[in-house]
Amino acid sequence: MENTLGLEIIEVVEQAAIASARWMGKGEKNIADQVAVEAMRERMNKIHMRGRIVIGEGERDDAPMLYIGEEVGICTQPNAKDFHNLDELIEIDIAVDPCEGTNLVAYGQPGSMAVLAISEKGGLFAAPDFYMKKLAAPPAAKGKVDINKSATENLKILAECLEQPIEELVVVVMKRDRHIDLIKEIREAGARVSLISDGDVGAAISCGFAGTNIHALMGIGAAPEGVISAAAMRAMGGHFQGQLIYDPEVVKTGLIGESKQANIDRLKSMNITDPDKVYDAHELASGKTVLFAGCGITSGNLMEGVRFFSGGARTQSLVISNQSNTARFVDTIHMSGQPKVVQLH
Ligand code: VTB
Repeated sequence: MENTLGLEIIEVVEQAAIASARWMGKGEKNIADQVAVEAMRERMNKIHMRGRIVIGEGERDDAPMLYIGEEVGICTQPNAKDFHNLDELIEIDIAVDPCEGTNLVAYGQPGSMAVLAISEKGGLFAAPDFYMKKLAAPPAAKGKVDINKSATENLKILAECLEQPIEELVVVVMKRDRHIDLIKEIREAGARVSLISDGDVGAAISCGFAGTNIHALMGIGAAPEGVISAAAMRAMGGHFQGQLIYDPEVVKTGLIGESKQANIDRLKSMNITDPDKVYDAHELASGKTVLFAGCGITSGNLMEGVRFFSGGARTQSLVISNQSNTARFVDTIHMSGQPKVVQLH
């Protein structure tokens, strides 16, 4: 699977990032997202696969493209069956976020990316559009830190695992009212807090790499993106745990249903009978093969953003694979149009 798809999924995220980057700083977050969705889908539909979106832009009714359940890949093309044996196409489940951090793109802020994760059919947790409490940490702390422990305890464990004083550790937290107590606790424990306005996928993955100066991600973000972060951490052996948040009292954004009981019922209808279950990376991305791909839209801790120049664009992407145990940074020059040829008369 990796051999056939590794390069292609890089192109998928690259195309989404380039499209979105053209809207960087324009204050139009919906357009920055929409063009990324279109570009991602267009490139995806050229891949020789029978793909299924398990995490996407939402339910079919409110998302015209890359909606949950949408079939993607070459099999969707008109006349596909005239050229391909559709039964032989590999079946793949895909989680996408074509523009992770739409506000970051709209306001020209660092840290936005086009991201996706793939696995064989059934290999990714189809998370509901709820919130998720998350804990991400470097591979050295995998299975040692625990989302059920306090931030203070986890920082002590993290310091031991990384053989660093707590004072050197940096924890990324999204700047939200729901995190006021968490931020206070991290600071009191002696660690340093890096507040971000959006984009916790990049922050989670940054924990997996030494030298990013990010040692943990704590707090509550969106659940679907939690699965994409988990896939990346699963593939590179980092720590990731997530717990669904279904109580509107905890996250007062109005984005999850107003009634706690109705939310629990909705989870039940999705076969989630224990709403408080803590999922680890292997449960959120359980497939035998798990690949993650991301491409910087605006520059961040992990990757450069898209840089346009006369005649093209340059991108930086990252592919992580649990098959080859690699995290590959890919620097690409995209040449648009024909090179200028000097006419000899
Ligand atoms: C966003 C986004 C994050 O979570 O903030 C979202 O920037 C949900 O939180 O990257 P709010 O509703 O409080 O904004 C993420 O999408 C991903 O988890």
